[in-house]
This record gives sequence, structure tokens and C-alpha cells, in this order.
Amino acid sequence: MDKSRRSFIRRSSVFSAAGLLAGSKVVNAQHEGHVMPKTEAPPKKTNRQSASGSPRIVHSPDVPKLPWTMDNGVKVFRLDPEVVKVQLLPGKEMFAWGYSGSMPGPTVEVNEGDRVRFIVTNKLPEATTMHWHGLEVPLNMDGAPFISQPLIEPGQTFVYEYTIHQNGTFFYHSHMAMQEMMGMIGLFIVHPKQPHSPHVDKDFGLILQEWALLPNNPIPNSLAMEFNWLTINGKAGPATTPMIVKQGERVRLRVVNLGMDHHPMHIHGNQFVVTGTEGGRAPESTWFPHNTALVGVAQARDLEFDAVYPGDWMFHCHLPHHMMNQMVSMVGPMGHAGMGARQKGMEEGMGVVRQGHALSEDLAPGFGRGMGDTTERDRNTSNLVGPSPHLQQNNLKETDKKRVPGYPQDMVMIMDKEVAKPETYGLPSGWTASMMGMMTLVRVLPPDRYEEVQRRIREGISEPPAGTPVQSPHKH
Ligand SMILES: [Cu+2]
Repeated sequence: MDKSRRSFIRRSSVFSAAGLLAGSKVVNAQHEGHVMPKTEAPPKKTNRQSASGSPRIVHSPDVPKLPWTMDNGVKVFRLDPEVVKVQLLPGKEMFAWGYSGSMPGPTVEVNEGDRVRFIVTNKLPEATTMHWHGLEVPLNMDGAPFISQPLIEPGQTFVYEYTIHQNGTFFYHSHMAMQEMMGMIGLFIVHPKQPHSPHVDKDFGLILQEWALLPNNPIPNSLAMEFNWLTINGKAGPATTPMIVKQGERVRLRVVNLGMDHHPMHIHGNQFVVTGTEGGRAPESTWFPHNTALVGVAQARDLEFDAVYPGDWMFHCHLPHHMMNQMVSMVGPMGHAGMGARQKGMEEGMGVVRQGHALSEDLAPGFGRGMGDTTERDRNTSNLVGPSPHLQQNNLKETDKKRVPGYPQDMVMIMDKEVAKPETYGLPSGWTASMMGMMTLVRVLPPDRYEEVQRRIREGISEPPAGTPVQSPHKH
């Protein structure tokens, strides 16, 4: 390997591990017929079009595209594993691990038949590798540490290069399991040589992820088995950017899941067909109508439908706990007002145990509902205790509320102003109250409204809805 080593060019980064290491080297892919890049200079220009001139049409809301340069017919990309600050929601920030300044990593979009090269410089303080999920690449490009390649140590550069002979929705990710849970994934879209039929007018890419975050701690707990933040492309609802479609257009949603749970992704007001999986295009004979597609871990689903009905249609995971923010289950009464009757808090509920083990006599009951003499007390306080500004208002007396088993349950919170962007133009006042967790919108707009939103996107005009949310009529 020595003869193919090159000196590593240090690049400054706030979180770069490179500075910690002296004498770091480029690791060659040792791939037959493999051509090492001539320079390590950053890309000079961003290509918006592929070599064949076809437009790059996949839109991944809230995630940038990965630019490339051409080198003797090879598309050259740079993908640097590094720490990335992510804003899940205004006011809720997290330090995740991603690629080249983005988590999920920037979207790769190429064409079937392309020769591609990825120059990967590890800016993390621990070793990593890159796996090209679903792509049929030579073994030494596969990214399986110790099996197909050496680890890319901190500060080292590894070069992957291969020719793509498939098309469909794929993704790249670290092949270190805990790094996956820190966010190290990105979309890898390959357009077919022969266009698929029917043609789609709008093509969106969405990555589903989940996070365990304790209050006031911006570092995800990658060991946790329960998750309280659910994201689409790194955003939790209502901060997910709506997808804008003109009425009558055909839409494709490419959905990828890399986490600990499977997500039944449901669309309102429409039926779709599954036209592709993580293995590529599915034959038309296999298409049948759904409105919910289970996107399992490590799977991709391409969902297509004709957007004939105007409206702001929800597209979301239908697991109830995945439709919330800051969700913590199994903790018993705690919720908004802090510690509940069981004296257990969010930390314990998310697996941070200070004494004994999680199944010990002392702790186990606290992770679920009360037992024995505490059953009654817990039932009457539900999983939320104390006053909350976000509880739905009613005129019941405190004593009467206690008589409703299970009360209270749902909260509402309006964030219209905080998340306003051009894509939210024209949504009704209060719309953000029903958008949480793994939820987004497909906005199917009549032509005039569509043009107006597109103009606002071009000009960067953000305007929250005016007026107050529609109130339920009072009954006396
Ligand atoms: Cu889910």
C-alpha cells in the first residue's frame, strides 16, 4: 500500500480531527484500473446538469446537492465525514455527524452508466468507512471495514471509484453502526438511461431518522432504544419544508429509512403505487394502490401518484409516537411539568440509569405505569402533570378533570411565525399545531397559487399566515 500513498492535505475545520494527527496519509482503494485524482483542490464549479445534459431533477427538501467536477470522464465528488450542527426545529439544535457540512449528507444525483469517484477525507476523530447501499460495486469499493478495505483513520483520505450500472433510489452511509445512529447517511439517486414511464414531473427525496435527545443536551444518545425526535431530512415537523406540486403533475416520493424503527409512511387524500425499492425499479405488474407504505430499516420506497386533488396533504409516519416532538414514552407521569408521581424523569426513561439496572425491582416499575397502590394515582394524572401552556383549553374545573381517566393527552403548539418560509405561503393560520415529528406536507396547488409560491421561493419571501386559527364554535 505504501507505494500508492500520497501526502494528506490538511484542511481546516472547526471539528476537524486532522489537526490532531501528524503524518496522516491517503489510503488508496487498491482498485484495479483505478485512477487516483491528480489534485486535491476543492471543486471549482458546481454542475447543475449531468454530462448527457439531462436536468438534475430530484429535490431533497432541506438537504443540499453534492457538487462535482469532471476529470477525464469521471464525476469527482468530495464527501467529508464531520460533525454538523443541525437545527431540528427553531430553538432545538443538535450536534450530529454528517458529511461535508450537512446531516443527512448532501444528495448525490448521477446517471446510470456514470463513472464516479468519491474522495473521502475523514474529519472525525475516529475511523470510518463508506458503504454504497444497494449499489453493485467491486468488493474493494464496498466499504466493509476489515473485510473489503482498511479503516479510514482520522485525517486520512480514501478514494472510492466505480461505474454505476443500475438506476433507482440508493443511499450512502458509514459502515460503523453507531455512526449511522449519529446521522451518517445521504441519498444516492441514479437516473435511468431510458426514462421510466410514466414520466414524473416532481421527484422528491426524503430520509427518515430518529434521535434520543435529553433536555438541554445537544448530543444524541446513540445507545438509546427509544427516540423522542423524529426527522425527515434532518427536520422535525413543522420545520420540514413542504413539497410544492402543481395540480395535475405526477409526483414521486423517494423515501429512505436508516434508524432503529420501521416507519409506515401515510399520505392523506391520495393513493400511490410503489414503483421502486432499495433494489431499483419495480415492474408495473407489481404496482397496486396504497396510501401507507412501510419503509423498513435500510429500505427505500419510491411512491408515485398523480396529484389531481388540490390541497395541503399530510405525508407522515403513522406511528403515534413518531408524530410528536420531544416525545418520551414509558416514563410514566412526567411530561411537561417535570417529575411525576413516580419520581422518575426523562433521563431514566431514556435509559440513563444511575443506580442498579433497568430491570431491577426498584427501577422497572418506574419505566412503565405504576403498580400496586400507585396504579390509581398514575391513572388519574395521565402522562402529563401540572399546568402546560400547550394543553388544549377547556372550561372544566380542576377537580372535574381528575375524574376523566387518562386526561390529559394531546397538546397543541403553534409555531407559524418561527417556521415561515416561501413554501409555507398560504397555509391556514395555526397549521403548525398539527405538524410534529416525522410529518411533512405535499402541497398540490392550482396553477395560479403554484406560480405565486414559486415566485416567493425564487425571491426568498417568507410570510407567516395572518389572522388567528379557526376556533371550534362555542356551544352553550
Ligand atoms: Cu415512524
